[in-house]
Amino acid sequence: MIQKKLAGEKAAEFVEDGMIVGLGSGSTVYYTIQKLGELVKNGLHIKGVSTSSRTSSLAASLGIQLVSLNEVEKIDLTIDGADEVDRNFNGIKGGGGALLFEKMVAKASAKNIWVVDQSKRVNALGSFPLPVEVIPFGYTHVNKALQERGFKPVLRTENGEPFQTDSHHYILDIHTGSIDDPHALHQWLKSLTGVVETGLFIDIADAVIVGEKQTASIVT
Ligand code: ABF
Repeated sequence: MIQKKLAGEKAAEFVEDGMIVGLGSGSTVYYTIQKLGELVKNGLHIKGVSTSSRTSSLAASLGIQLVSLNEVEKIDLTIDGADEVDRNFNGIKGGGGALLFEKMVAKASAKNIWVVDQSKRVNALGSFPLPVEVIPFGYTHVNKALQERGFKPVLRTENGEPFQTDSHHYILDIHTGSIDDPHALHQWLKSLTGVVETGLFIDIADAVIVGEKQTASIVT
């Protein structure tokens, strides 16, 4: 846990007064948001754009002013977590189910920083099950196409019911094994009617902050 805290808090150093800041979701960026709450109490002026209802509740409880993505032209900096990050800073995200809002916020951002512990760094993406966000209507047909491709899709559940994203979509977690060409896989997945978004975040992160035992290092 200390690695997450060190990485999360380090990222807050890149937030400047007056910024519009994308606030990611997950247990590492939790520490970034906590730190920003402290800084706001000490006079930092920022506006936050949240990526999930959970992050919105946390940020609001800390006194961070929130604006919606629709209200801003551009986000200065987004800080978020990730489930896997490879050497090219491509990543898998969505383990927490917020991938759609996370990707929309990230794509509207001038700069993206990911905060991770060392366990997230991989040589190749694909050990972590890849989240694929789908609309509930006809999802069993998308599931079938994924099965036929050998991806062993699993409908994500919560308390015995299908997990629903903040957009009331479902998530199929697929088992791809090592992904040689993330871009091609992402394109194929997006070609399936009913797929809303994938957890492949390609050419998005500008820097990654990795929490270690005593410190956090910035990899650019
Ligand atoms: C979020 O951070 C999600 O996309 C991802 O599942 C989650 C994982 O990070 P953590 O380990 O910090 O919870 O962005």
